[in-house]
Amino acid sequence: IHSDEERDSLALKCADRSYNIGKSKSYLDIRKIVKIAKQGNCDAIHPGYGFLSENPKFAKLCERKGITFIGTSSRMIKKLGDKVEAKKSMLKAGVPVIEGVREDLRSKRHALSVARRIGFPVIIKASSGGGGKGMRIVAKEDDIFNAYGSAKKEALNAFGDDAVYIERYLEEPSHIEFQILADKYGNVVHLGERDCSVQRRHQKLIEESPSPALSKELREILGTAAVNAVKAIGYEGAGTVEFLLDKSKNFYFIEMNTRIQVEHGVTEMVTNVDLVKEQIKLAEGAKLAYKQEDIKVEGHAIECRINAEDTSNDFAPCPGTIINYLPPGGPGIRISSSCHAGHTILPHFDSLIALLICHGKTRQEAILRMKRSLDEFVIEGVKTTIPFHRLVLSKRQFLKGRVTTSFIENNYIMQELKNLKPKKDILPKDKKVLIVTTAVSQYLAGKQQASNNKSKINPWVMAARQESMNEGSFEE
Ligand code: MV4
Repeated sequence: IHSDEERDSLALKCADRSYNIGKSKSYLDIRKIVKIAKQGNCDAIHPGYGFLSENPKFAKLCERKGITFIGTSSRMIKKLGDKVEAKKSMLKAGVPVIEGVREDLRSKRHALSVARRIGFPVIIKASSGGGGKGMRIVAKEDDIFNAYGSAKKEALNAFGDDAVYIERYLEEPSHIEFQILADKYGNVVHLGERDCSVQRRHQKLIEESPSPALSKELREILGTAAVNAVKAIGYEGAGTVEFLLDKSKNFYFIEMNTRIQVEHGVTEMVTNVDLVKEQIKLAEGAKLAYKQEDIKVEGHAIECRINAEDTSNDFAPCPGTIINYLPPGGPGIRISSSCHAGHTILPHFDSLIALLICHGKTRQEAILRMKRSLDEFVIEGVKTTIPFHRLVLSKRQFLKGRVTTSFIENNYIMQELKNLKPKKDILPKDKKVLIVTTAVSQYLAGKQQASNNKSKINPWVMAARQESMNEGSFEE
């Protein structure tokens, strides 16, 4: 499916079939999407990682209409979407959670009395939340009434639910999440962790696996906790168990994501497991193809999210047309992107241009490959987060693997970014218009070719698609 705004996208032209859903906001119109799926005779929907991937109403409607939602059940999405309920389930499963109340706050007085009991600083969070919205850190008693009021207001605005809860605030934790896969028969494995501590305003910018903050022993303990948590609630499909790790290496469950995440490719690079393929097989009712001892984390992978953003202006989105696009390559380099010269980054959507993942035998090799790739990556026409990544990868603290969630905000990086001189464009200014015109016309010609080929189904493509979903065919 595509929106009006995406009528020129590469994905649309490469697709075998496509359906227009109307304006971009229709991506939230679950009835419309399911109706189109029915029209198109779809038997399953993969919701991706945005918009509807964690919407229990969407999963429910798919279930009702006999379409397989490639993800966990609507009941489970709902259960884990309620952060207080999720915390209670984890406590029951013996997984450590952060000290606080196991219920929504009833009043500002209630907030104060709990805060006094657990001690300041505390944090107030939206019960339907996640991602930092409706979150308030409260350092002292005087601030708690205001924080309670504004957290509730923000939660209502963002989630249509003003319920909030409270817990002890951990200072400078690492954000570590475990990837898990679970089948319908109670088999569960974890695929190691991702360290997502490099964030800015709750937007992840760099993710890596394994986490430099974990020892082998601690990794084993957290991994087992994640698997037990998932088993205890009867979760099915791919999922992520998020933990915070404090300075004394105590760990606590914070929430569970029921979707495949943007950063899943980092895990794919170190485990060699195709997570989306496994999601499809699990949704189909297949038995998990792996036992825990089959999962081997090899080497080290780092991902940099390349966004169309102006890092010298508070990371403001910077939509526009890409006029030159030359991605890096070589051993251990993976890029997930649908960009090309002539492609326009639309203001209606997330500003992601490309996910650049580098793998190496060691963390050092992965970092060196990332630095080289960032230097080689040419994206002209829009401002990107590449200068930010180059700067982070030059910092001692990052190189030593001693990064926590406060790294970006506490650091002088933001100031340094403002002072950076912009890299000279390869394309001379007077040639740009010509080059864009050429790029766009070449691209359009390519698209024409693609749509001509669409009518005749290429037997090699069909065979490859079938093979990739059915390992059995190699053994026959
Ligand atoms: C916390 C926390 C410290 N203490 N909870 C952020 C989003 C949501 N997934 C949970 N988050 C956090 N919860 C307690 N009790 C720290 C974070 C957190 C964070 C906080 C401030 C600034 C950046 C952050 C990045 C990751 C996690």
